[in-house]
Amino acid sequence: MVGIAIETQTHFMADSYIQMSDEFYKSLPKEEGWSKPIYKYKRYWYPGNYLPSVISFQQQFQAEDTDIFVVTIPKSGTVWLKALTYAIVNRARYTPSSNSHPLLTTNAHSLVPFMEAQLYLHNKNPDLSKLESPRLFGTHIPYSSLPESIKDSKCRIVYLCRNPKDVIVSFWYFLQKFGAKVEFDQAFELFCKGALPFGPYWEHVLEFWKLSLELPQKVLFLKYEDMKEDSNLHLKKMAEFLGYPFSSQEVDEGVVDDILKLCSFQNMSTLEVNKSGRADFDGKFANDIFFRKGKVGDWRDHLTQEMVEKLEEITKEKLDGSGLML
Ligand code: PAP
Repeated sequence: MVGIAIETQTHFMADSYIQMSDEFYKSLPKEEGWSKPIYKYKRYWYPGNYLPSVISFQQQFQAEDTDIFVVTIPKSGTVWLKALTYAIVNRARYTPSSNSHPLLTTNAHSLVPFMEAQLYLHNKNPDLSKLESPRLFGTHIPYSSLPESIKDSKCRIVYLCRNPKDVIVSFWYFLQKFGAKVEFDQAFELFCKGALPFGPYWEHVLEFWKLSLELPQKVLFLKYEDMKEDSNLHLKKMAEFLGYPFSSQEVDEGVVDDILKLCSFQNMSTLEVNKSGRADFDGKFANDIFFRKGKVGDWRDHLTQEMVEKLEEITKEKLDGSGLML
C-alpha cells in the first residue's frame, strides 16, 4: 500500500523531516530524463526530493483567511509574479520607488517562499505562526493537491499561466544550468506526455482556470502574455483582487508604474542579488537561473514546425470546451 513509513532505508534522515521508504517510491510511476527522476503521485509528477515536502505541506499547513498564494507551473513567470505581489501588498511599508526596497537586495523567491521547495523542504512542520499578515507563499502544487485548509479558508490564489511553447523552452534552458544532459527533443516529448515536474501542464492550468470561473474571489487567473502586453491593467487587477486596490491618488503619483519598473525583467535581472546571489532553496539555486530572456515568443527560435503543430494540437484537444485559449 502506498503510504509514508519510517523505515531503515530512507531518503531523508533528518529527525525533523518526514521520511519516505524506498517502497513508497517504488510504488509510484517514475520518469527519468530531467535533472532528477520525477514520480507520479495522485495524477501529477513531482521531483522525488520534493514529495516528502508536498505531503507534509498537505498534512500540516493551516491556511489563514488573509494568506495569499502565488501559484504557477514552473517557468511561467513565478519570480515576476512573486515580486509584483510582494510589491503590491507591502507598498505602504516599502515605497516602490525607494532605493532601499527589499526587492532590490533580496530575490523574490526568498520574500515569497515556496512551500515545497523551501518552507517544508527541511522541516515537516515549520512554524509559520510568526509571519506577518498577510502571509505570502508560493507553490507549484496543483489545486487538487493543496491542503484542505486552503480550499476551506478565504485565502486568495493568484495563478499565472504561460504559453506552453515558451514554458518548455524556458524549462529546457533552466535544466541546462543544472548540467542536465537532456536534449531539447527529449524534453519536448516528456512535456507532451505531461511528464514534467508538477505537470501535466494542461491539467494544472485547467484546474485553476475552472476554479477562477467558479470562485473568482478565490482565484485570479492571469496570463504571462497579457501581463506583458498590458502590465498596467493587470497590475491594477491584481491589486484589486488581493484587497489592496490602488487609489486614484496613487495612480496619479505613478505608484503603478513604479511597481512595474521595480519588478521589470530589465531591473530585476541586472540587480547584483540576482546576478550573483543564491536563493535559499537547497544551496544550489543561483538567483541568475531565474532570469534568461523574459520574452514572449522565444519558442519561435527553438521549436520546429512539427513540434509547434504537435503542441498546438494537444493544447487544443486538452482545452476543448473550457473557454481557455493559450
Ligand atoms: P520558477 O517557476 O522555476 O520559479 P520562473 O520564475 O517561472 O521560474 O521562470 C523564469 C522565467 O521567467 C524565465 O523565462 P525565460 O526562460 O523565457 O526567459 C525568466 O526570464 C522570466 N522572468 C524572470 N523575471 C521576469 C520578469 N521580471 N518579467 C518577465 N519575465 C521574467
